[in-house]
Amino acid sequence: NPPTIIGAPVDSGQRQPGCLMGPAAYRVAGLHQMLSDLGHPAQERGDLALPETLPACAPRNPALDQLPATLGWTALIREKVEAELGRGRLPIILGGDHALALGSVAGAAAHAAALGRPLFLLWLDAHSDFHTPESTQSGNLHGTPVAYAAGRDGFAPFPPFPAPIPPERICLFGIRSVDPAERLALAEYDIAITDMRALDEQGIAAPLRAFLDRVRVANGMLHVSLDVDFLDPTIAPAVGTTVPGGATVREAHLVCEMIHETGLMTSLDLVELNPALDERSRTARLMIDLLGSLMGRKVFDRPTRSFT
Ligand code: DIR
Ligand code: MN
Ligand code: MN
Ligand code: MN
Repeated sequence: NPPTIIGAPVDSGQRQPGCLMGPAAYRVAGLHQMLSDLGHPAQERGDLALPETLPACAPRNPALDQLPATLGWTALIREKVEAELGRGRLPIILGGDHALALGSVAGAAAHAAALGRPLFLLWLDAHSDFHTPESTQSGNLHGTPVAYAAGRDGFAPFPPFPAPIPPERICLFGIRSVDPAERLALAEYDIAITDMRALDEQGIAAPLRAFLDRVRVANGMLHVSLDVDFLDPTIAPAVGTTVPGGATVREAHLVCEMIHETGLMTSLDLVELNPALDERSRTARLMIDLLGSLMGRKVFDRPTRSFT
């Protein structure tokens, strides 16, 4: 599907200011030129904006930060993503912090449910983002979208997730930071967790191919959520929650090329870029480079893999 760009300058999901500049930084780094050069010019929808008044709400967990704003973003982004999918587009959501995925994955799930197709979720991140608004100790809602998508309890006053994604359709990839409460909850869910240890032993290709094969066999839709901190901090410093030992440039491009070759990706988030922490836009440019691989750029044309 042809891409539509949706700017989502969300920065209510964590406390380091700067993520709201993410969409602008991607455009400055040449997003549109790159997509046009690949033969996939994108429709630009501009940046979403929160309504001026937000509902007041008293969270049960007093540590929770900026719940009203994140509730507002969630509703807004969900609606836009669902609408773009309904128009036959590939929504690419430019973040903004990872709290935006509370909305984008919900929009993709609502669309998939209406079509009667299964939605799969590929989470490229250092973190598992499996907190609920009740379990989070940091109070940062960017640590919760996978739990929301999996249908965990404890999300009121968020609307119920439209069609919770069964654990076997979720793949957490590149994980190397999991909080104790997340670890406990993940043990109860049979979610594929391809942590860094697994990637060190098995490499990128085999575990990723196994997951993508399952999407294909099920004729699924695939939402990909790429957190900047999936990447190693030495190549991608512009993120508030760096964790050492991340994916290399080569590993990340391989992930993106393999996803492209399947033709399965139906929606995408680029999240957590904080341009205030960047060095001469190198992180933004790397993310745009990776988007190029996701959209089909390659060094040479190889025969398409059969993935059987
Ligand atoms: C941490 C950080 N687990 C939290 N989460 C991040 O605050 O709940 N996710 N950075 O990408
Ligand atoms: Mn994340
Ligand atoms: Mn992360
Ligand atoms: Mn292409």
